Amino acid sequence: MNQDAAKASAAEAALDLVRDGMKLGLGTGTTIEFVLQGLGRRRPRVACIATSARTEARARELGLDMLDPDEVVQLDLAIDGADEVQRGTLHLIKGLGGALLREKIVAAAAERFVVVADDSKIVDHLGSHAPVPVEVFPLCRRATAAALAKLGADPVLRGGAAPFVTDNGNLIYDCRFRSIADAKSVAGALEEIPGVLAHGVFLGMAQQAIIASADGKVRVLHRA
Ligand code: A5P
Repeated sequence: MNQDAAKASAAEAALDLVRDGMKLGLGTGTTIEFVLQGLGRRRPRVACIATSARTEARARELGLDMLDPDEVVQLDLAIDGADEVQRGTLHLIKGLGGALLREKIVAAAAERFVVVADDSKIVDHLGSHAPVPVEVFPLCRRATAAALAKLGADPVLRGGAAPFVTDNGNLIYDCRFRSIADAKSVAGALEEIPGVLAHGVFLGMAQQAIIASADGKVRVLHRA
């Protein structure tokens, strides 16, 4: 069983949580693609909001019922992938797909936020493999990058000479903190930088992580 099959298994398990009548938040990424395909196949009577233009387009292509995000105050369930999932706390790093700002808004609006991933994403400390994506306001981006560097973040502009632009018209610095001992203080320090619009550290937001491994086993981790 390869990594894609593991992602598909995690997605199928998450789809079992979907009920008719739900308002559903849809994440972004390759694992969520399997969730979208499953919704297209199973056809529950749900209304969805998307965390990215890519997910929105794909969901519409599959015939899912999409809501205007501005009309939605609360969601019953949000399902999203992650770049790292910390064992025990279920703190996350998200945003390697560039959709972190909307992903965080959608996760916060959901009564239940469930992560789907293959087991390569499980870490003991955030920052073990993934950088922390930080979405910044394009104006004065160098000043914001300098403030990030002061935190020891080693910020790298995503896309370099041809910068990646988010769905919201902003830029992303991928910040290598190496292993993060205290995720709360890193998140707090990032939030104090004025040019930072969102960062990929999701603290205590996920209630459950559905993790599938290459041998086909699916585990449901609950926040400790
Ligand atoms: C998108 O911005 C990210 O937060 C994704 O959720 C994350 O990168 C996981 O993506 P994959 O499912 O493709 O690994």
